[in-house]
Amino acid sequence: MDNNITFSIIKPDAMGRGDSGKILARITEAGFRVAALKMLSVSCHQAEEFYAVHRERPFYPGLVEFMSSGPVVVMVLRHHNAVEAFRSLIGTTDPAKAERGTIRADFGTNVQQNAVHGSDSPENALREAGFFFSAIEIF
Ligand code: 3AN
Repeated sequence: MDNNITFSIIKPDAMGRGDSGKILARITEAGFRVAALKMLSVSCHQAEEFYAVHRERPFYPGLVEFMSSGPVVVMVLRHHNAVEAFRSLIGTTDPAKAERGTIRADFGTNVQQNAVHGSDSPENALREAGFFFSAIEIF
């Protein structure tokens, strides 16, 4: 299993505030290399499929609506132990509880609108990267 890639989304809340450039700078300054990147609108159907693992959770309908509410930036990032390193950089799910200096603490709004997504395992990183990018788009 490739432990050196992770997948991230700059979510509609951060995009709407014009914070994507600042967030990308934080990511690259932390030593991540951008292997793939694009801006797009996620359809309702794509958001449902992407977050299917949360289908039974009460927050699922709101999450799907939020993720399809505006453009996002999706990217594949390279780093040693990428999944773990990136989750440390972004902080815990709830920005109010996220460690000081993390991306979610600095750019997130609430537990749903938390500025960025980061894969939670190397397996999911590969699945999520493949959801948005073909092999020839990942460098
Ligand atoms: P993380 O993104 O930190 O791995 P997950 O996988 O538990 O968190 O949740 C996926 C996404 O679902 C979160 N990024 C957030 O946008 C949303 N979410 C998680 N928990 C809640 C909640 N209690 N209420 C609303 N939205 C939530």
